[in-house]
Amino acid sequence: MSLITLLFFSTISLFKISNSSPLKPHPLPILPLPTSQQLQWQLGSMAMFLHFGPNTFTNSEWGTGKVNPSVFNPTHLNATQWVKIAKDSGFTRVILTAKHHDGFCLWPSEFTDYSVKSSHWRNGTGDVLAELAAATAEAGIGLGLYLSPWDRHDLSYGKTLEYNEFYLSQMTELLTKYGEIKEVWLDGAKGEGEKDMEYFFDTWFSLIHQLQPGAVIFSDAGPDVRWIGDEAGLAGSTCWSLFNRTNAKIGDTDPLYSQGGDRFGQDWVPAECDVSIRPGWFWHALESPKPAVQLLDIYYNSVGRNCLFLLNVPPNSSGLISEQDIKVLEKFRQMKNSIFANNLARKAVVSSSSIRGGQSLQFGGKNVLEEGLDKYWAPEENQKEWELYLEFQDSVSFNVLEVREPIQMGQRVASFYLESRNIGSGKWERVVSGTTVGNKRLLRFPKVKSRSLKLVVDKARADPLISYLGIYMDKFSVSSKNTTKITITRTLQEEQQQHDSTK
Ligand code: FUL
Repeated sequence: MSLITLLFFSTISLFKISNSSPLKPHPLPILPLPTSQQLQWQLGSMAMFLHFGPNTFTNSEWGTGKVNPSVFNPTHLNATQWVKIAKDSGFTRVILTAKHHDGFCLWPSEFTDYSVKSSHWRNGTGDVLAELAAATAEAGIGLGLYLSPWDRHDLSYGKTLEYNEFYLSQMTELLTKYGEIKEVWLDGAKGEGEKDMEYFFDTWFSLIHQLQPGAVIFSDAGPDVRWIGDEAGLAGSTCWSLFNRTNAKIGDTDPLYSQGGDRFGQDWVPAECDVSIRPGWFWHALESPKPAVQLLDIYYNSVGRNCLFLLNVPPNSSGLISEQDIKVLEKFRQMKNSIFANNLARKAVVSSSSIRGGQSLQFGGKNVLEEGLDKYWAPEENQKEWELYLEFQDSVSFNVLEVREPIQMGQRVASFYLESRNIGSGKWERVVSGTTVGNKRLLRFPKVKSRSLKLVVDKARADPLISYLGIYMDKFSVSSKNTTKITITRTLQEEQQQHDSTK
């Protein structure tokens, strides 16, 4: 082969290589964005709260701090049981009240005697936290801690400098002796007329992040995770992870602001919905757990509204989670799994009004049937319509819609609706509408039978991106008692009002 021919062929093959079509870049994320800790927290969906301490033995909720430590004597304490139940029921982390308002420490703190070491439990040598930390590490689920700022026992409480030093010393013990801590829960509660003092929150936050870089800090105002503003596990039907931290004060929040977040917020501070399985936070012999269908309802109104569901399941005075609660959790798990195991949308052929860069493999509608944040549907830029179509060979019946956004790209959707094409008239009919989506949006409605569906995003902060779409049949909420029916109706009305008011 002559030199010229050789050059000719190598130029062609070079040209061929450079001609393989490059990928279309991802759209620009829209600020604010979650940190990797916040992302991990949110993808965990559910956490179990464990309220445990002297109150468990004295039938009280807010201990005075004057109770003799000898009351604390859980004869069968078994943290492995707590963790097993949490894990089996689908919770990805547990959060223990290491110190509640009564000031009693469930670990042998070196800064006070008011702790397990002054109790008879394990002859004063026990450490609840150490046992729980070992159990969570073994099971591979996360550990979080509640260290109450309000302390009714320690004499330094009320003396600002002294108490902040004491509190941070306890915090340091917790964050350096028990392995990886995933969440620090700062409760804003404080009784009326209690001693006035200042908490040095900024110092606390910095120290916590320094000692446990993988942890998120919860409080009424973040910095990482915000309180939803009620203790019913109920998020707003519009719920942004966007928030202005400067608008919220720890211990004095506006519940409506916390429940809804802030479309124009500068900070990413998603919400956590805390609620107890029983009427009280601590275990009381005469109280019973909520029925499983109510937990399911709370799941829809927390996880299904872009939040984390933090369910308190208090160990009893023998140191175990009660059989009654275990049964409810088991039923809750079964219901949830049976609803969400079968995404009927998987049977559909998915198409869309447009595809970013025309790249169907990269950004096409089919991506919404695959789990995971990395694959999503992205429309072409500058479109007037943002629509996803689902066509089924045989009609499907369902009463739940699930929509997810790839939140690593920011929260975008402000308003959306689902339509079904009437099999007879061929007209599109509204099934349900909603406002925000975020990590996960679940909407319930009366049963629909359809062969053609259309998801329309009609308002968004930037081009909407959809990472997952699901339709399901929930036989439990609808067929269950009036309470749930009422909630569904209210939710639908709320949705419609919210939707109309954002237009
Ligand atoms: C409240 C506390 O006063 C309750 O006792 C409980 O710990 C709950 C989670 O937070 O503010």
